[in-house]
Parts: sequence; C-alpha cells; structure tokens
Amino acid sequence: MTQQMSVQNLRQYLNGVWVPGHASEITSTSAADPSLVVASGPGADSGQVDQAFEAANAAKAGWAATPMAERASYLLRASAYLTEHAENIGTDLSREEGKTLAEGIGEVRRAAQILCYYAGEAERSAGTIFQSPRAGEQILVSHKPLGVLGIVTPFNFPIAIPAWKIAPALIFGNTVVFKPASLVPLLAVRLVQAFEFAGLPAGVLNLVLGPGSLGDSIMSQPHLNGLSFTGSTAVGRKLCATGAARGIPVQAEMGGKNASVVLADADLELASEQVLFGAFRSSGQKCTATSRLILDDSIADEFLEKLTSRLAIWVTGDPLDPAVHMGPVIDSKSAISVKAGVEKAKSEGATVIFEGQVPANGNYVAPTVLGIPNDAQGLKNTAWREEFFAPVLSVLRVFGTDAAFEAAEDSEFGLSLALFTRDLATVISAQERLDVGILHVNSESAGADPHVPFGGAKASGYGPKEQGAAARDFYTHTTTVYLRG
Ligand code: UN1
Repeated sequence: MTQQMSVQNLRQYLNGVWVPGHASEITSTSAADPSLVVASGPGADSGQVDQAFEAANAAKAGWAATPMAERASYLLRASAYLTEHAENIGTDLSREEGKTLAEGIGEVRRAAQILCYYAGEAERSAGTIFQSPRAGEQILVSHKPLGVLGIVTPFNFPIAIPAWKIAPALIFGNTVVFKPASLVPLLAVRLVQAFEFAGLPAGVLNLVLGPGSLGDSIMSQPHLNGLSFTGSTAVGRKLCATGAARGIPVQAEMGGKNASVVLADADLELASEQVLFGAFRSSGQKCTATSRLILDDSIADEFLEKLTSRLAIWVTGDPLDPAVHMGPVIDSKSAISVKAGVEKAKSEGATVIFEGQVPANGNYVAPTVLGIPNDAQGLKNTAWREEFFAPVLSVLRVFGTDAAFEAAEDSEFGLSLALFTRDLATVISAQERLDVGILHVNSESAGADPHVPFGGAKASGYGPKEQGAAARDFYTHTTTVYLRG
C-alpha cells in the first residue's frame, strides 16, 4: 500500500516570518524510498543569510535584557509543543532521515527534554564570588551572551542536535541563525515551528535552508559572534580556521572512530547486546557509534558467535515498519561510498565475518562485521582508520588489557569508548589512559544525557564541550568585576 503523504513546503524563517527562499530548490526525499519527496522549496540565497543576521543582530539587545526566567518560558512552551506532537514529528523524522520510528519519536522527546533542561538554567545558573586580597573588595564573575550565534547541524540527529545547541544559545541570551543539513530541512522547520508556537520574539531565532556552502556565507557575516557546528572533521576544521582568523569562537563536534573493548572477564551477553546497539542502531550514523570492536582473543570466538546470532535476527528495512530494527543510510551517495569503502577494506585484507540481508531498493547498507588482521598492514586498513558513518563494524583480536587499550588509542579520533569488564581497577586505569571525551563502562558507546558534558578529545572536538553546565562555557563570555563599595 502506498502511504499518502503531502509534500511540505520549505521556507526560511526570517525575523519571525516564513518567507520563500531566493536560491535554488531543495528537495528532501525519504531515505528509505528516494522516489518519495518529503519536502521541497527554494533555499536561502546569501542576501537572505544577510537578512537573518540583521534580524538576529537587531533582536540581540532586547533578548539579552529579557529576564532569564522569561527566556525559559519560551523554551518550556516549545518543549511542551514537541512532547504533544512527538508522534507526528517523529514520523516526519523517520521518513526524512531514515532512523526507525521508535528512534525518531524518541529523538523528538529527547529534544523536548533538552529544552526543558535548559529552561531550568533560569533557576540553576549561578555565578562566582571570589575573595579579594584587598580589604573592602569582592571579585565577582558575570556571564554574558556572546551575541549572534550561527548554528550549523548535521543530518543524523535532525532535531536533538539543533535543540542542544539552540536551547543553551537562547537561554544564555544569544540570538540565533540556524542552518541545518540540507538533507533534513523538514525537521529543522518543525523545530522552529515549536519556537514560533511558543511566541519567541521576532529575530531571536532565524532559519536559513541550503547547501553546505551557506556555511561560508555565515562565517563571513559581520554580525556573527560565535558558531557551533556538528559534522565532519574536514568541514569543522575549515570553520574553526575561518573563525580563528576572524577572532570568532567556534565550537566543533566532529568525527569519531569509536571502539568497544570487550575484555576477558566481561559479561558477554550484556556486551554483545550493547555492541549491537552501539554499532547498528540508526544505521551506525552517530558520531558516537561503535565502529571498532577490540576483543580479547580468549573470548573472541564466543563473543562473535553471540553478536552474529543477534545480527541474524536484526531486521533491516522500512524504518516506519515497527518490526524493523534498522533503516537505510541517509542517501544513495552515502550508500555507494560506504559499499566502496567496504570493498576497499576487503582488498586491503579485511575478512567478512557477517553481512546481513537488506531490501533491494532504497539506500540500504547491510549490517557488516569485518575482521581486521592484527598486524602492521591490518592496522592501516581503511575500515580500521576511517569513519564510515554506517553499519560497518571492524573487529580486531588482541591479547590482554594493555594491548586492548593500545589498539583503542590507535586512532586520530577520541570521542567515545565502551569498555566491557567487571574489574574496577581496569576501569580506573581506562579512565586514566584512554584519551576520549566519553567513556561508557558496560554500556554502548552512543548516548548523551542533557545534563552532563558531551564532546571529544583529539580530532573529534574543538572548543568547549556541549550540554550540561559545560554549555555555558561556549555560549557566554565572562566579565570579572573588582567590586568595592
Ligand atoms: C548520541 O550518541 O546519542 O552527531 C548523540 C552525533 C553526536 C550526537 C550523539 N553529536 O552523532
């Protein structure tokens, strides 16, 4: 049965008004069925990016002067709207991005939770007063908004990532120009609609839709005071360099090549379930996904038996079908490049441990487990080194904990790591030795709670961490006040 679906019109949100774009057409298609158009409309041209920044700049003084509790009230109303419409918006998400309906609805609820958390800053946010070495003086530190923030987001969490950047930007008194990945424009529209429903004043949040090159227009804006970006390392580094040249702070969350490490004493039942989730949920399209699996040789056969039995009943297909565990990847370009990457890895010596079944049509990539030879050549393998952003897991066997940690560290990236062990001393040593932003002990490598810092080490991150109390470090600057009566 063909599902009835109306194509949504894409517009820009400039100074509180939805307006048609002036640039070329953006067409958002269903990841599972690229012949299905989900949303379409012209994108923003550079003149409209200028307008967005002018609106954000004009709104910034008023917004910064608005009491935090009042700013919080808009976040709470937008949060309630997302909760109320979670099923509809989650269905749009699943259709446009391709993650399963359960994950899509879950992500909308997560966005609502994030808005709620940041609304709480109005009651939680506290300053610092220092003792002064001089009599009759106190030294206090006040936090102030940066001004106008550019927010540039990826396709893979089309509502949660924008929410976790826009919410702290707004609560700390900044105004925003938001540019989402052009592959998921509809979800960006849905999020902005939640803020429109909340009655956010004109100009405080502006939306421009368009290709990655709009990022360059954003970086050249005279009113830009800071940029938060999540996406590829190549683009992130370029934005950081431009920001540095202009003296504008940039926060960039970039690539990952995250390992799960299963040691000899691990609970293999639990570990095999968590590695399955970490590697294959959302088709492996999370910067926190597990793409390297390091197994102690003594448990490797038993573990792989458990993992492949789980994969044998892992269903890949239409993400809107509740029986499905994993949908497609985002587009055909990605599917083609991942498949080419797997072929390259095989030609370099990787062996195929498991390859799942996928529907013939659509942007599907089979869940794939590759064996990487543990030698100098193996450790250069494309599938060991490069981020595929797909359901492809590369397995390396090692002897003992030291070798496992060494293999885990053998990456330019350092976002997250999942360690499976029952030994506390090993956990403590992992915390000291592994250079990662997020360490999961006995749980999958993905996942991020709103109230704790999120971000990576090495090539995975640049600038202050996101989320939790850490978010304030990026979204504000401080004035140190030497205060005498
Ligand atoms: C998660 O692990 O649930 O782009 C969130 C990404 C990350 C977010 C991961 N910034 O995948």
